[in-house]
Amino acid sequence: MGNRKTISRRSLLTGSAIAAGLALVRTATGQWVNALVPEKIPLDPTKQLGAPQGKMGTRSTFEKLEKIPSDTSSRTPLHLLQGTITPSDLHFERNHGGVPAIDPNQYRLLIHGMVDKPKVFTLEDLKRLPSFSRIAFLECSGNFRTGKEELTPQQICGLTSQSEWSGVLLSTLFREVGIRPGASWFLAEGSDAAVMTRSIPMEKALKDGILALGQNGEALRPEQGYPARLFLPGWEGNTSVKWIRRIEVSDQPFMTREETSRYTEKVNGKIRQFSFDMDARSIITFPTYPVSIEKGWIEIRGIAWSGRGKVIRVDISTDAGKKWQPAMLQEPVLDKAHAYFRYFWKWDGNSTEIASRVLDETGYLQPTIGQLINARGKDMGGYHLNPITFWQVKKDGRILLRPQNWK
Ligand SMILES: Nc1nc2c(c(=O)[nH]1)N[C@H]1C(S)=C(S)[C@@H](COP(=O)(O)O)O[C@H]1N2
Ligand SMILES: [Mo]
Repeated sequence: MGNRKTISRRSLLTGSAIAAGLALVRTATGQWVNALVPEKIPLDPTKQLGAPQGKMGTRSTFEKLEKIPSDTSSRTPLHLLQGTITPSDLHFERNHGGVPAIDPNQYRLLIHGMVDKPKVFTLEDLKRLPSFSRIAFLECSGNFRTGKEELTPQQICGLTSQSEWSGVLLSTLFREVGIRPGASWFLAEGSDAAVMTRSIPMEKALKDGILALGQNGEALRPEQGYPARLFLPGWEGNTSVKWIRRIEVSDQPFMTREETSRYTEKVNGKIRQFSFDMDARSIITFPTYPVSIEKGWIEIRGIAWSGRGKVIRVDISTDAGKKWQPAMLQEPVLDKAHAYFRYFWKWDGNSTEIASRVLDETGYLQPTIGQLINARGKDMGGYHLNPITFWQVKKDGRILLRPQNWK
């Protein structure tokens, strides 16, 4: 499948390895190594003592995993990952004013406004509070690209990633300061050059909001908000304010730039405000551009998620959306988290289209682009777009995106 080539031990022993494209050279120490690889790799690892153990593990140099950076964001290589946890160094980034450098010893979080005891917390103060962890996805509401056939899942929707987030529940934090009666919103302010601010309903904060300090077992990465960020499971990424330095409790929203001129979308000519929930979405991550397939059994794989709860079912179509069959879901399926799906398909060599669609526990079924246009109008803008992604399977085995243009 694809361009993966395997070299059997037998072919190496019979010397046909040269014909298979290997360039073997003998080193001064008598090891046969492949001169085409970046490092000198012995042909037989059992004949040489391995490298010493170090202070840090490293990714194999054969694994080329990279984000795609642009001026404002960088995208997770969804089609090159296995399972549902995004390695922290591959978590997507969306920065409005770059990644600030913050000394954890200088870090302070101020909580004030409609509270009984306004308070400044140091990082140590925060770490001493009762802690909490959960696995959840984080997705930017601008997570949609289309327009040409040569796009990978990373380019189409690489602005979603998943981590185990740990820190302090906002409900715990607010108990420390005492919320006054009537308080219903708070302002979250970041300490980056953009000083990003969002108004957050107190109800969401008390339900499952987290002040995150950790990501996949260690402190947050600087790109993810070190040393502390807001994390609101299932909500548009923009509300999860990074490098958070101030929380001001109030009885109304603050109407910041990020919820007026940005992060609002048009629905049938009207501006929709505070569209917090991320709608259910799925994407096939294999086989997709740029891989090619051969006739026979293919395991179609991918991820599905919903900001409103659990994934109930993922359907696969291998006939361009006429018929749908349920895929297998990898357990455990978690609330507001990427779920992994698999589906066996025997490709007969004819051209067709494959696609996935997700059903979440609220009964919401992932729409087609046509259904989105019908519901919102052609002028719907670029946020919260979650249409079914169709992949064209060409007779020669190439897989290409079916572009979905509507303007
Ligand atoms: N302070 C601050 N918080 C921020 C942002 C920012 O630029 N500054 N970007 C927001 C946006 S638009 C998104 S989608 C998420 C991205 O989080 P990540 O970079 O950890 O993936 O952070 C949000 N929080
Ligand atoms: Mo975003």
